[in-house]
Amino acid sequence: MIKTVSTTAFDDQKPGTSGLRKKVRHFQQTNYVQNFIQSIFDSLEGFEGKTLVIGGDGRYFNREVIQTAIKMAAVAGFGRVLVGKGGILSTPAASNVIRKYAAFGGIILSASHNPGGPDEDFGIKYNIGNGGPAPEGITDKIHANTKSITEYTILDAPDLDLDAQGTQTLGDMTVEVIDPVADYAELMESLFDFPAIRAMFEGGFTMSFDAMSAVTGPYATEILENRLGAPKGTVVNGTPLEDFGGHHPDPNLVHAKELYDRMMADDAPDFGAASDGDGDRNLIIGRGIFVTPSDSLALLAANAHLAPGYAKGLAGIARSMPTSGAADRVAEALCIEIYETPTGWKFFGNLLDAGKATICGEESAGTGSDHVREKDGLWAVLLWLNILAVRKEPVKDIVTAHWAKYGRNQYTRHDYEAVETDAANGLMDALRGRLADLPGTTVADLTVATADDFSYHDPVDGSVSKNQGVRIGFEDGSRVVFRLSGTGTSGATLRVYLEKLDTGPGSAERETQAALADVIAAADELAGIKSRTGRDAPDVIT
Ligand code: G16
Repeated sequence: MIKTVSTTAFDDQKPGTSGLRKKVRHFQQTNYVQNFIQSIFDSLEGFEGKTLVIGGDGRYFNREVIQTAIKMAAVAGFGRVLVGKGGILSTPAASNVIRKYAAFGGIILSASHNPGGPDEDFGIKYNIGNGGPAPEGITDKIHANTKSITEYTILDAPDLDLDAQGTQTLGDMTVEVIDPVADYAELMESLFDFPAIRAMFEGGFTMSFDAMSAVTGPYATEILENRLGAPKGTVVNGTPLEDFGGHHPDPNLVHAKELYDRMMADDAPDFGAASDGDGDRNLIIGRGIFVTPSDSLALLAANAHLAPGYAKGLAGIARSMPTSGAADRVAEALCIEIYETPTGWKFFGNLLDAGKATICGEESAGTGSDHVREKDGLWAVLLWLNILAVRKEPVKDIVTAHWAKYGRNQYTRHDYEAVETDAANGLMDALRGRLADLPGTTVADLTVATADDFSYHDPVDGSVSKNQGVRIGFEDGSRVVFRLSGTGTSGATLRVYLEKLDTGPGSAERETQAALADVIAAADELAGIKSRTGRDAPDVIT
């Protein structure tokens, strides 16, 4: 039976950098989830009888929302839903399923690297038929719908069995519960030289992959241990938990500290890696060396041709604006185009669809390619493994040789979390108000050369995205970028991205925070971080 339910609009359902993210309890308000899902469906056209993919990272509240989404999709007119067994699909796996089965789109339930549990975070986002996050044209429509919604429709039916693989019927719609891992593992096998990686493990190569009790556990176990022959125990924290074991499933040096410490020890494995809540981020650490996401992008781009899936070379490289310029010099050496986009994977979709870029990356631990339309944590790990299997050198040697050839971009991001929203907006507004006057002025011994608020002109569809971050370039080539995160759920998160090209002798040994000390000082003086936020130091340094 179809139920039509009257509802009242919520005024806080604007999708952020990657869909709608809020506290679980916020999502649990009556009709909050239903309003948003109805607003998604009302923003789409031409999906009657078509396929919708639904899956999530398994966090607390995942199963309930999946049941709701399926029952609403049945009334909206979809012909088929593909859902991962247990409601599980990593974000890149969902992107792959959408593409492989030519689905109309997909609903992905995740708050990514944010913690999970009844008092933590949840998220809903819509991906389009290319497998990528909906572009701003669609998220704007969704937002407009959330403001005017008065009713939603849902099938009044018992819950489906999400744990039994196979086909069930709901109204006029079929629901197929699929193996969440198989299609993804097959895709990875088509891109990388599995026999070479397997031979490397057989030769004694050691690795630790921290799945952070999140979605990549089953994917990593199947691919690394079952298909590539890595010893059992290579994958740690491999069982997905609804609350990620009470941790932040964020693969950075703060939240994956155990892995980091292990990789810095004398008896460290050859290679360490981790992924986040929904499997799209990656952390790469060699024995004795952390590889920044910006460097990892540059290194992967420079070496991608060593993997069969990229043997014919790259069409171009794309990076988000705050990501370091390390990849730019690789693009220059390869004589291919480099694209600079705003933060948010959705901005890469057009470039990938148009064949302009093959590899993309972001400083926020995201790397990926045209194999799907999301960033892909395990993909990055496997490309690294493929490169290591071919080059047969330690990660540290590969990275330092790269720096010797291209120079080293000293790079760090300072995050000030849960800052009072007005204070954060005030800081950004004050910076924006001074942009025209800044060039030529000297702050903390650095002279400002350029100052602007980044606007992106999409070279494929001509759309323009404004106010994407304040960037200040100094005369010595160093740079600071200020922007507010679009993924936080409490107050505002100020992100300060700091960068300097370090080509001098000893650059490989220079400690990053020390190398960037003058840029850090200039950033504080420019924005008045301490005085405006009341914070003495960043909460997270990546
Ligand atoms: C999301 C987006 C990324 C973005 C990151 C950080 O990642 O998909 O494109 O770089 O958030 O965004 P912000 O700086 O606005 O917080 P994820 O892994 O959270 O989905």
